[in-house]
Amino acid sequence: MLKSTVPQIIPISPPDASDCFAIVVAEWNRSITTKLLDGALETLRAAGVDDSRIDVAWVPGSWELPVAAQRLAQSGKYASVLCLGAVIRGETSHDQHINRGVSLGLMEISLANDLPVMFGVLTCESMEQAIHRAGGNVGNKGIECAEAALQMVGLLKNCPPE
Ligand code: RBF
Repeated sequence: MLKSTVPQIIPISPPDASDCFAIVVAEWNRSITTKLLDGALETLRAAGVDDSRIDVAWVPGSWELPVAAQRLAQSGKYASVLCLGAVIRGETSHDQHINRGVSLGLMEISLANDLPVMFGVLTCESMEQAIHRAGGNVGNKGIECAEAALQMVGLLKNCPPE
């Protein structure tokens, strides 16, 4: 009879005292992004990350998230860089250019620096949709972004590079 085996699940370690986190947050649609920031901060603190290990950088809009994230990622100081923004569709295709540039830019920075660079940018059809996702009836995507950062930091600790 075949011996049954189960796959090995790679464990997720909790953050330790040396882990620092950077949060880059866009000022554009500030009423929304401050709520995303509050959610992310709450989540990091609840996981035991002290405020002294969290740095927050404000940038003008979501378009500027990648260049700031790149600098912070390259500093070697952070276990993860969280990027928060709210892009809301207007009358033109501006939002699509921002969304495409930012999502691809952040992924490139993440892979180039071997670091979890988190995409906490709302890409909404309306302000109403954004409100629902920043502490409304669809949760707070800032919380989810920080949860994902903690998960990735904890997972990568157990996947050391060759
Ligand atoms: N930034 C955002 O974070 N969210 C937006 O919804 C947003 N909409 C914009 C719409 C227009 C027409 C323009 C010109 C800029 C917008 N920005 C937005 C700002 C953008 O991310 C960036 O800060 C500026 O384009 C300066 O580079």
